[in-house]
Amino acid sequence: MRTDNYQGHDYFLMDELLTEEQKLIRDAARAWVKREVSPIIEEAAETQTFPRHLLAGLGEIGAFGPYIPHEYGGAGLDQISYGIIMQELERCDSGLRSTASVQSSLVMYPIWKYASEEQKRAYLPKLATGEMIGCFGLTEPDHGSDPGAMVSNFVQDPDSPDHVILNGAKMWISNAPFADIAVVWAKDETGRIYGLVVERGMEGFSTPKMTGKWSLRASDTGELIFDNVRVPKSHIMPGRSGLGAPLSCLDSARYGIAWGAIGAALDCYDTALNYSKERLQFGKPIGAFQLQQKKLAEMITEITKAQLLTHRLGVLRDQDRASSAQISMAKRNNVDMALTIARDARQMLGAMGIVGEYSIMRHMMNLESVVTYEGTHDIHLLITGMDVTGLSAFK
Ligand code: TGC
Ligand code: FAD
Repeated sequence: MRTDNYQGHDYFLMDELLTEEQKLIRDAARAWVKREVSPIIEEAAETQTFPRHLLAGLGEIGAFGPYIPHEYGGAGLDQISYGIIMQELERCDSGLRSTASVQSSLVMYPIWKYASEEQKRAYLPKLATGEMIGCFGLTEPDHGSDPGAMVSNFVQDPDSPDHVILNGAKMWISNAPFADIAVVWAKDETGRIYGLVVERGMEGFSTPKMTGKWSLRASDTGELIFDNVRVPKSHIMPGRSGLGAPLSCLDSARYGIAWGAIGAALDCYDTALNYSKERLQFGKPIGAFQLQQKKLAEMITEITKAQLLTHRLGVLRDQDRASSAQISMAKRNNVDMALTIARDARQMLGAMGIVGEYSIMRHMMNLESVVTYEGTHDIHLLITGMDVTGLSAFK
């Protein structure tokens, strides 16, 4: 069992930009992670299981829907607080952050923004505490980067004016195997995309677990299969339709990932820094060698740049001024930065870098998913390219 002595790294005194409340939120999340998750995360990754007993604790530290208003059971926090919580979770494991991101930004956010008042009151308070867990079905087996081409669809139920019949399949869905509800994106008879809330137990709805992942092993991933599922029309979210509806949820989740990736990078840097002071070769600590110092100096430089970029993005989001393209830039930059740091940190530990006693290899493997989901590294580059040129490379 690993002892977690992490204290944080703040090279440019970013703490001075945080409010007292934000610091308390950060400290509470960090303390909970150290106490409840760090001791068991390696075993969870080894056994490919998300530790479900953590769900209530995630609810208690405000990780589920931090920015959802109090009236719906959320914590009513600002965007920087949301980011800080994601950072503390991913400092431990990207899968832990994934569970909170999906619940917050991909399930609670669309319900809050686009569902009926009745649905908001039925689902949001339970989702905030972790009593109910949700997942988000956008990706299909044949449609990943191009979700607009999805084939999942619903048609009028010939036997009931109040129902539709949903068919199709979603793949690579975080939390699917144990989720109580799924926010599913599917096309109506005219080809327009809508979000539907599908509940576990609806006939024809199944969620098989996907196994064999060498990445994000402490997060459960599954399929969503809809075989003539009869869904009440009241479960169709009326507030927004079209591809922009799911993409707006992705903005919120990608923003959380931008913060989260810094957490993974900080943990790798912290581990490598400590190791470099303790490990002796050629009669001195490896941290005294210039090549190792170069790696550490570049790591903290890149982390600091990412911290500044992301804090500014949080300020813009709180002012409702952040663009989707700015979020794409931050997600892409920070995940790439974390992956590079994980690879360098792993090298700095030599052979010890590949064992579970240290977290680096797990972070490195996790980040291979993070760089792919919520829009791949290449897709985000093309979003930036589209934004600066005004020309789409997609069509
Ligand atoms: P395009 O024609 O550009 O846009 C269609 C409509 O959407 C609007 N829009 C957005 N709205 C809000 N937020 C955004 N970020 C938006 N981006 C575009 C756009 O204005 C348009 O609106 P309208 O009214 O004109 O119809 O769409 P496209 O088909 O060309 O595709 C664009 C592209 C490639 C950027 C987009 O489809 C994309 O982002 N692809 C990546 C797919 C992706 O990120 N999937 C993620 C699945 S969920 C997931 O991975 C969860 S992992 C969770 C975890 O475990 O943490
Ligand atoms: P593809 O779209 O097939 O892309 C393959 C390669 O082609 C990539 O390198 C991509 O960058 C490149 N490419 C594609 N189009 C272009 C282009 N126009 N120009 C240049 N290059 C291009 N989805 C959900 O809906 N909900 C979830 O909860 C969820 N959780 C996930 C959890 C995990 C662990 C993983 C790995 C994925 C998850 N996903 C989820 C799916 C994820 O969003 C997709 O994997 C991602 O969007 C990429 O789609 P794809 O895997 O089909 O790759």
